[in-house]
Amino acid sequence: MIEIKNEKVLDWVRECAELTKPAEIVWIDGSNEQLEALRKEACDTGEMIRLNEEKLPGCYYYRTHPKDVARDEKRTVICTTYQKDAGPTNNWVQKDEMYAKLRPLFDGAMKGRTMYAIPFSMGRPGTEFAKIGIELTDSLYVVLSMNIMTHVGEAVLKQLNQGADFVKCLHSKAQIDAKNKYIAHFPEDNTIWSINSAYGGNVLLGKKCLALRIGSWLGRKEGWMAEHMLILCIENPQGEKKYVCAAFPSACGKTNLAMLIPPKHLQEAGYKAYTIGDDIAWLRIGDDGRLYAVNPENGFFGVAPGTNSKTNNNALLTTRKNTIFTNVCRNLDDNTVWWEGLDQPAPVNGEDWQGRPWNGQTATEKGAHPNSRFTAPAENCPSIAPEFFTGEGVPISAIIFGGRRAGAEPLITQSFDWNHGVFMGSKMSSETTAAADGAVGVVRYDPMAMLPFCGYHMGDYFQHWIDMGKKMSNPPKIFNVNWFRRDAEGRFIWPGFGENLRALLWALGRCEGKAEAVETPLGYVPAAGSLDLTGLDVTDEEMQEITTVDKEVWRKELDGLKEWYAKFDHMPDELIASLAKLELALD
Ligand code: GTP
Ligand code: SPV
Ligand code: MN
Repeated sequence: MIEIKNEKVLDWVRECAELTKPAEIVWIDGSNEQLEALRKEACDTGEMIRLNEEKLPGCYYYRTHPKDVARDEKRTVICTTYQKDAGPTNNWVQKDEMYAKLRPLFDGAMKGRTMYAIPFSMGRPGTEFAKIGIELTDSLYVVLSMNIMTHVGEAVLKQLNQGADFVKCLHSKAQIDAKNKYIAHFPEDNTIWSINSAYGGNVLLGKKCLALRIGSWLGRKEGWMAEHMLILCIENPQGEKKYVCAAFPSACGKTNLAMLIPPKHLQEAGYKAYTIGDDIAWLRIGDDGRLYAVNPENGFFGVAPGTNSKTNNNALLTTRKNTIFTNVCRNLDDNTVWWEGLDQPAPVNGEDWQGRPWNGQTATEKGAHPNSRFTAPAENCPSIAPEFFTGEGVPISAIIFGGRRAGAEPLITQSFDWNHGVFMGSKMSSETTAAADGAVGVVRYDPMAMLPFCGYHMGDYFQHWIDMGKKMSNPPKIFNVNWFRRDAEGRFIWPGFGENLRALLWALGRCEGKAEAVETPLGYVPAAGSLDLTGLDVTDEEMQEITTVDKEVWRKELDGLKEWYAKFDHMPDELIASLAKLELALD
């Protein structure tokens, strides 16, 4: 391995080791030899289980503490000098106070353990978009997952030796003590401290912590954007490629849309879809005045339940090798994995996500946790785009916001312009899911799907969106979608999944001035007959219901929206104006 000579790196690692007192320090260079030895060690200690080598080569099983199974938003904090910089939507603790509170928890936290030092890059090393981080951790799961989720290897070590700057990420699982769990971000210091969790979203610090919370802070400072967005490429029958980004809250369909398989008749017509990213996009303005996106990650941390050969075959195939499964159900007969919604029979001789005997025929409780997940290399994905491997940005034609709402929000709406699109994003709301601790199914505002991930004052964040729009001569068009409208029986009205391409094609048609639309108070919705409904099992009445704006319903939504806006001590004038315009249009 290349020896690290960067003094700043060495000083910081020494400082963290003096605090956490590990028995030894091991640097991770991403070599398969080193990783194989660590995988073996993780199995020897029981931290992981090796799965069926023939059916799931290179795959492992990992379980977290039953109370440590999702992101913990109450324990996630933004620590700045002044509260005004964290804003009204973040948990805030004054940064010096937070260091003082965390230091005793980290003191000796790695005693008798190994501290692994993982230099990693978000974005392909050396590309315009890339940022380096170093995660120090006492968890082998973190080491092995970071090797899947980020770019680890010699290129990063070389850059550090050339003096590259880095984000300082310190993690200790400590005692997995829920009362002392913190995921603390110090954006003024480029620093993240996470303690007492071992669940991915709280501990794979390159992902939400660096690429979004620290990333969004840096993006504002440096004039780019870090967003909770998938990136998808759609190729038309003429071979033209168009790129879209979509921001949906956690467990609201990003991985599924990113890996969509076009409906049969559109495949036959020559449409193709390719995956570039499934969770995070970093966006920069190009010299041509367009917005360019990269996926800073190198793998997928996807939701297992509901993934099957019909909903998301690409995701399923992605997980067939070199994948780590967390908190799913295990089939003891053949040492494979299972989850609710998988189109394979449930095990009769299984173990549930907590390791208890589980028989799919008699069980009354779920075998897999609703937020059970897989960490899988992006290169495994059958639909991965060649553009993913270059790390260069792709030009974005459309930005799509969307939430999980049983009512109110139509299937698809186009904003009147960029600023109105920012308003659309600011008013996004969605039912909570199992991706975060707490109640499920509660509607809350989740602007741009960034409520849990924006590292600064959300009013400033909206302003940054407005300012970015001003700098682009050819900005993407902005849309809002909702795949989750339900009928009186509670069934989803829209078939979703691959069929969502129909809505995306309408959006791309709008970008080219082709598809027909009707103006409503919320924006433009598809005119009757403008959405391709070939072969769909949805009635005209149902289509009517999900593509119209119910003014009665929206007058009530408006009350909530005003309260939401009142939370902010400052909001861009453009958004206040859009809200006033909506109120007028609903009268
Ligand atoms: P995070 O990884 O938490 O950011 O989630 P995500 O946004 O990538 O969500 P994902 O694609 O994993 O989907 C979450 C859940 O929503 C799964 O159970 C899916 O089966 C379900 N889902 C995804 N797309 C659709 C859709 O179009 N319609 C319906 N009804 N369900 C969907
Ligand atoms: C999400 O919750 O949006 C995820 C999973 O993508 S986590 O990494 O836990 O944030
Ligand atoms: Mn996510």
